[in-house]
Amino acid sequence: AWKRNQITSFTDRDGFEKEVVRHVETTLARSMFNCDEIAAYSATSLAFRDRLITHWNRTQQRQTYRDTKRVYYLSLEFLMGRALDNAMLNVGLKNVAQGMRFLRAFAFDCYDCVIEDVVKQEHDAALGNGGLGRLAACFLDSLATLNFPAWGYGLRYRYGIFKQEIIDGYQVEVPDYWLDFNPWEFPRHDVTVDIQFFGQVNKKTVGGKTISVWEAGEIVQAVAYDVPIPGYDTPTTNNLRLWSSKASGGEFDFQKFNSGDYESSVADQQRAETISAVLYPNDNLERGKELRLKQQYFWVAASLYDIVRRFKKSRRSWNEFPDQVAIQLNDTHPTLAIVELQRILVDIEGLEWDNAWEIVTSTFGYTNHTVLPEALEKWPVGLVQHLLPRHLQIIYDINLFFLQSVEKAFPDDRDMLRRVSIIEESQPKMVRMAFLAIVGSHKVNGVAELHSDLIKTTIFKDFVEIYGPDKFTNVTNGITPRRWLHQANPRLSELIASKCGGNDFLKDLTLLNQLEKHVQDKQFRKEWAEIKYANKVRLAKHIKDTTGVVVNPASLFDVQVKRIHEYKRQQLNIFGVIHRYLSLKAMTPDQRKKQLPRVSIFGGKAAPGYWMAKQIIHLINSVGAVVNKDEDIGDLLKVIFLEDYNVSKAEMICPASDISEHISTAGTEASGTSNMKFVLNGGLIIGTCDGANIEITREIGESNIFLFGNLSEDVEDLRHAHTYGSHTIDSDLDKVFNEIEKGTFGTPHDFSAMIAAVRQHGDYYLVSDDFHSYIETHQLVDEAYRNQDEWIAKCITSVSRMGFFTSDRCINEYAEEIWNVEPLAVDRH
Ligand code: DL6
Repeated sequence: AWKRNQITSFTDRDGFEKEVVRHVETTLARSMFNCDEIAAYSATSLAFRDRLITHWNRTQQRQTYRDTKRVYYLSLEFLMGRALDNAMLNVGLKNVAQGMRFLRAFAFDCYDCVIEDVVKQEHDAALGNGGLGRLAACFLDSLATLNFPAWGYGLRYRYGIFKQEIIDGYQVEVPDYWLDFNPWEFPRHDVTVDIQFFGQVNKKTVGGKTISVWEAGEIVQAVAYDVPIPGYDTPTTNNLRLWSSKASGGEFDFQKFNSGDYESSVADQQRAETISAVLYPNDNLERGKELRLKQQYFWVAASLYDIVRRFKKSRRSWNEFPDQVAIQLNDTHPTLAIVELQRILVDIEGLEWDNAWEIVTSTFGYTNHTVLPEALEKWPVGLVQHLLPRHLQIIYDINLFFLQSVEKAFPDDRDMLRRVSIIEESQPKMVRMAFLAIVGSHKVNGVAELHSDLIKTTIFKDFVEIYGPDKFTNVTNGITPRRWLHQANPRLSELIASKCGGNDFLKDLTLLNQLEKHVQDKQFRKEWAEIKYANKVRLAKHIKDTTGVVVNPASLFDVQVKRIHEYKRQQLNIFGVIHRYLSLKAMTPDQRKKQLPRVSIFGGKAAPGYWMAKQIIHLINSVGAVVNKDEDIGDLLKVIFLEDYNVSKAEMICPASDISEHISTAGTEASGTSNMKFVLNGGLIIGTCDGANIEITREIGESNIFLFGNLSEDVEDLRHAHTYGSHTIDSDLDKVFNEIEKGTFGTPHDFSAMIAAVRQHGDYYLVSDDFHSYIETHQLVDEAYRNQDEWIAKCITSVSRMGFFTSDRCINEYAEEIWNVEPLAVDRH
C-alpha cells in the first residue's frame, strides 16, 4: 500500500552514499568504478534534488490545501548562480557529501570527493544581467526561508547572459548555452499555454452584450519548467516557473516536409523557439526590439493564465482575487500583465470594466529600479498595435479613464494631462510603461531611501500629486546571508557563528550585533584577519591561473566588480589608478619603499552594443599591460581585469576584498547590492553618497566607510554649469589625460572619446568634479589600511551592524506593506 513517507530521503552519510550509487548506476548509467568530477556532481545533485522534490511536493500540497494568499514575483531575470551548494547548505546536509569516495578510472585513480571541487562543475544559471536579476534570486531564497507561499515566474532562456572573453584587451562575447545537463529543472510537458500574437479584434454580441474578441494571427505554445527553491532550515520549498516557447500544433509542417520544402517546414518551429532563446544583455538600457516585446507578452500571458487557473480551482468570486493573489512587477518588464488581467476579466470573464479595474489595481505592485532615462521602457504604439491589437485598445481605455480623473482633479492644469499621459505624443507615439505600471498598481516602491525620494521628486512627481504620497513607498534592497556569507565565506560564517551563539544569525541577521562586544578581542581579530588572508590567497591563485599575473596577497585588494557603465564610473577608477601609477613613477626608490602595495581588480560585462563601456574595458586592460610588467613598480601596483564576472565568481571575490568601489555619480545608482555583499564579508567600501551606500553609512557609522564626491542635490547645477558656464578640468585628471594621449597605454585614439566625454562633452557623469576628492579619499584608505588592528576593528564593527541588509527584512516589508500576505506555518516532520 502507498504510504505518504515512502519516498524517504537520506539524513546521513550512509543514506547519501546509497542515493549517489543509485544515480550513478541507473540515472547516469555509469559504473561507480569510473566516475569523474562531472559524474560526481551529477549524482550528488540528483540525490539532493530528490530530497527537494519531496519537500517541494509537500509545500505545494500544503499551500493548495490551506488556500491562503500567494505572492507571484514576475521577473524577466533570475540570476540564480549555482544550485548544488545552496541546496546542500539550505537543507543542512553539506557535511554528508564531504569526503565521499569516487573512482576516476576503474580503481586505478581513486579520489575522495572534495565537495568544493564537485560544486565547481556546475554551470551558473545566468538568466539575468546584474543587480535586478540577482535581487530576484535573493528574494526567492528569503520567501522560501520565511515560509511565504510564493512563486517566481520568468523565462527559460536557452542562452543566458553571454560569456565574456578578453582577447587582446577587448571584450568578446561568446554564447552561454547552459542547459546541457541541468538537474535542477523539471519539464512540465502537461503544463502548456497557447499564447496569441498579431491578428485583429472583432466585436460580437453575446447575450445582448457587445464584447471584443481577439482573433489571433499566430499562436505559440508556452511550456512550463519548474525549479525548486529550498528555504534555509525549513522544509518549505517554493517554485520558480520558467516558460519555454515552442511551436503550437506539432513539430513541423509535414506537408511542406513531404513536398521537399525542408527549410520552411521547420520555420514555424524555429520562429516560435526564438521567443525564449536569448536573454537581452542590456543592463539599465532599453532598446525597443519587437522580439523583446514578444518575450514580455509571452511570459506574462502564460504566467497570468497559470495564476488565474490556480485561483479558479478554489471557486471563489472574482472580487476575492486580490485577497488570494498579490503580483509584484519587477520593474516595468511585466507591465503588460496589468493589461492582460484586465482583458481576461472583461473580455473572457465578462466583468464590468470598473469592477475589473478595481481587482486589477488591488492585485499589482510595481518596483522601480532606475531613474536613468535610457532605462525607462517605452514601446512604439504602432508596434504594440501590430503585435497585441486588443491590448492597445485596453491601454487607450485605461489612459482615457485615468486622464478624465486627472482632468477632474486638476482642471486648471492642461499641461499635466500631457505630462502624465500613458501615451507620449511624440513621433512615433510611445506607450510609457512606467506610467502604465503606476496607474495599474496599488503601490509603487523604490529600492533605497534616496532612490525612492528621487522617483517622487523627479520622474513620478506628478503622480504623487495625483494619487497622494501614500501610494509611493520605499523598500531598501537586501541580500541573502545564506548565499552571500554562509556559502561564499564558510570560514567567516563559522567564526561569526562561534561568537553569535550558533547559526541563528543566518535567519535573523540582526544577531550579528553580538559581534561588536568582541571587537577588542585580539584572538578573534587574528582569526578574522587569517580568514581574510586565506580568501585573498584563493583569489590570487585564480588571478594567476586566469591572467598569468602574480599578485601579492598581502597587498591591499581594491575591487570594483559590476556591470560596466559610465554612470557606475569604472572610468573614474581607472583614471585614479593611472594617477597612482604616475605618482609612483615620480618617486625615488626610497620613497617607493614606504608605499602600500595595491592590487586594483576590475570585473564586469559591457552590453555588446555599448561602445563606450567596451572602451573602458579596453583602457583597464591596456593600463594593466603596462603597469603589471613595470619593474620600477613591482608589487606596488597591479591592475587586473577578471574575465566573465558572474555569480559564482562574485562568491569568490567578495570574501577577498579589502576595499570595494561603489562610486556612481550621486543620484544614479538606485541601490546597489554588491556594496552590501562586500561589507558583510568583512571588507570596507569607498563610495559616493548614492543608493544604499547612504543607508549603509547610517547603519555602520561614518568612520567605517570612505565617502567622497558631490551630493545628488548638486548634480543638476554642476551639469548645467558644465554646459553653460566654464568647465575647468581637475589638474591631476588633466595630467592623466595627457599621459593617455602621449600613448603610454597604447594607441591614444582608442581612448579619445572617453577623454572627450569629460573635456568637451559636458562631463555628464561628473568625473572631473569628483576626481580630487576621490584621490584624496584613496589616500585616507591607504593610511587606514596601514593600521591593520584598527582596520580589522572597523571591518568587524561594520559586519556587526549589517543586520538591516538581509533580504529577509525586505520580504517582510513587502509582505506587510504591499502584499498583505502571511507566512504559512510548517510541519517540520
Ligand atoms: O534593485 C536592484 C538593482 C539596483 O541595486 C541597482 O542599483 C539598479 O541599477 C538595478 N536596476 C536595473 C534597472 N534595469 N532595468 N530595468 O537593473 O536594480
